[in-house]
Amino acid sequence: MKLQNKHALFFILILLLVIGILGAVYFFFFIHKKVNHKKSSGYLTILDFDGDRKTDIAVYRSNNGGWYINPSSGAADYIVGWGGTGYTPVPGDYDGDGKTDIAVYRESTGAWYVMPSSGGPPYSKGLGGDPSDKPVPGDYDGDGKTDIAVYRGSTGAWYVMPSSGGAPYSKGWGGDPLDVAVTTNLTSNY
Ligand SMILES: [Ca+2]
Ligand SMILES: [Ca+2]
Ligand SMILES: [Ca+2]
Repeated sequence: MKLQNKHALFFILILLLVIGILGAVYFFFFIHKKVNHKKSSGYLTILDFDGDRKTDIAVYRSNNGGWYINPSSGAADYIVGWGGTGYTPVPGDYDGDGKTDIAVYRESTGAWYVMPSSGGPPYSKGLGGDPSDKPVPGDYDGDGKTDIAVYRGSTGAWYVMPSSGGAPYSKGWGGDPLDVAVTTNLTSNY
């Protein structure tokens, strides 16, 4: 009888262990799926500075680099100085926190200046600088963070710097004088 009880106890322990492992696996995939769903929801493409998933009204004053933002959440309007003459606004979610980051592209040098919404220090990266380059930021590698990219109108070459850390690459697509890069960056000046 005692031996049978031991067997029963052992069986219950194994059963609990199996249930625990299955629960952990289910939990992992459930969370993973939720995170991926959030990343693939497409809200990288909208201007959402306050992160409520609604587009905010904003203007960029090109002569003084002022960003005048009217948050959809009802929070107070505010102004951020970033850019100026010779800069193109290239907002995107470069840090992947779900809020649009203020960023500008300097046409003459190809320098990108990004102010992360997550609070990290502003930084710059270089990609572009050719007179025919147009900034075309987007999430080309699908990691939930905006990638720096330009379309070179004179040759039809796309240059992309993946946010996931891979090497920058180029791809030929376009180049006809009448071609306009189709991009989610609605602030490019064509
Ligand atoms: Ca918003
Ligand atoms: Ca962000
Ligand atoms: Ca990316």
